Amino acid sequence: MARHLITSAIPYINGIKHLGNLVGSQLPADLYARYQRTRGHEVLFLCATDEHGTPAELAAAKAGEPVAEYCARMHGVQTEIAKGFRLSFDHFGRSSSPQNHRLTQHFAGRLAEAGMIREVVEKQVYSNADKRFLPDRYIEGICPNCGYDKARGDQCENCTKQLDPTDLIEPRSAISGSTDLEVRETKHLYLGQSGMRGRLNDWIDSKGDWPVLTTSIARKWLNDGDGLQDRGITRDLDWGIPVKKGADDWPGMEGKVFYVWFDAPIEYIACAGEWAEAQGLSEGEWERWWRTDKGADDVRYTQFMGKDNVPFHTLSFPATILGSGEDWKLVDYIKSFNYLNYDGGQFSTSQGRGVFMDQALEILPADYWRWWLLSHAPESSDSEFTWENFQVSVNKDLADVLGNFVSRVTKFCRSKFGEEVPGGGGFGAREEALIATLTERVRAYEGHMEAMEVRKSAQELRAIWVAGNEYLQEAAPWSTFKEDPEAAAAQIRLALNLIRLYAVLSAPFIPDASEAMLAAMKTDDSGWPNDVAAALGALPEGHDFQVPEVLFAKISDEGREDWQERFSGVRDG
Ligand code: B3M
Ligand code: ZN
Repeated sequence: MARHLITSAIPYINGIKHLGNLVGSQLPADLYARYQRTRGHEVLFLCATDEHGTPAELAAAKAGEPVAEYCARMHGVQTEIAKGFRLSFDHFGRSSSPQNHRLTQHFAGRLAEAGMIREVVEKQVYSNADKRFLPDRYIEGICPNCGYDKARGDQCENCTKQLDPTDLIEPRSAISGSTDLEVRETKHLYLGQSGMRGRLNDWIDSKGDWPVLTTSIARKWLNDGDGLQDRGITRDLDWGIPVKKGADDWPGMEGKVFYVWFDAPIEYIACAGEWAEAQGLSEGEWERWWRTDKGADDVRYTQFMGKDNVPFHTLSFPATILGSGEDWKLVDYIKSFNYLNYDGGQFSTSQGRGVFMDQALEILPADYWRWWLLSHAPESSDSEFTWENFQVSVNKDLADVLGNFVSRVTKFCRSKFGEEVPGGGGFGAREEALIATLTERVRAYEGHMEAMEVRKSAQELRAIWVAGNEYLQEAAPWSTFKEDPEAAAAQIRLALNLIRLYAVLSAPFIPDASEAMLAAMKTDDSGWPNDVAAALGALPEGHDFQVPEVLFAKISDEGREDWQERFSGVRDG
């Protein structure tokens, strides 16, 4: 039995995520976690909300709530939606947890002791009206290059020129619109990651098996000069983790907090502590997942994330871990994803464009979305959601291929043999050929799932469903029954067992349908088909079953058009 630590990038607290966010990290991570559990391995699957930073503060202000209350409420909202999508986290934590406060301050203290942190005095824009320093992108003004009047302090959206806030003409606060701004001096901590280029390079070099998408981004940032510059890890904000050196105050850093990207990945570790606390377990229980000196050397750690998160996970977080000089587990494998586009454009949270997780569940159950998203995961390139494509996938793969198989087999059996597995004789050449095909395909499926090849896994699973349909079509028990009821009984016995096999194999993709199939087959034997022939004998003659409700409803053209229309604009609020 192996031990798998699996984390998904932690979603920002402000707002509900869209389907593009979901397929870029949480959903494929869930697929992998479910698969490893089904194979009998020990899994710790963690995710959390990313609660710090200016966007969280501003979203709370917009909602008219104190930021701590806003975060607590939104954590509840995201937790419910995650349950709705059947994301099987062992714990869904919060980066604002006491565990993360302690651990983030601990890492900063260790890095300081190791000489990896220096103090830098900077000039930054302060808004007297807002009583706060303004991050670059919260300063607006006229672009000196093109004259656009909503240019941001970091970049002009109109002409794409990179800017400094001091370049802007007539700068104003994007929060209040106030022009009462001044430049003040403020002190910040910088993480000396540039000194770690060699170690990080060697580490990435040792990961020859990583996806090209991950390593190409990592190498680009490592070698392109700017990527590994020393970075400020503190901010002048109220909301966040107070800057401390372990448990001690940090003279000169009073009133400042750590930068959200410093504490967010540390939450992967803290979350294990939150999990242990929630389970009533000792500290040692989470440390055996994270401390190589406390039992974590045999853990395989896999991270899932969108491509924009790769630099933080291949450079800054490893720099934090390596720089601490302590025995923390480093990631073994990073699975990253391209973007999912929406109907000819991009999904956009700020513009409310696309389908958001709560809306998706209002119109269809989780399995429909899980299947489409995973079978179209943006692995080798960006992919696109269109309603037509969604309709075709659901109707063909789920309703026609899988759902129809289950329905035909169970209904035919009920009408001819009753609601129990019929006897009949042994298997003939056609059945042996099917078993051989399935054996080959199940082994291929395992290989793709192990390798986290999400699309290939989905294709293989679909091919396994198709093989059953083809068998049924050729064997035609409804015809066989007229001349040879015994032979028809054997065919249906095999087909009923295929339903159980499909339930087991499909569970990581479509967990609800899988449960419904097992319930219809009145079995809780969800053992993996290491031996396909044996697995197809799991339900013996005389075993009861029942005809299930329709597993997947087809999407009609009118239904599709309604949704297309409803989701063509921007989301309110
Ligand atoms: N919250 C960005 C994102 O959701 C960020 C990920 C943090 S992972 C430590 O894409
Ligand atoms: Zn411009």
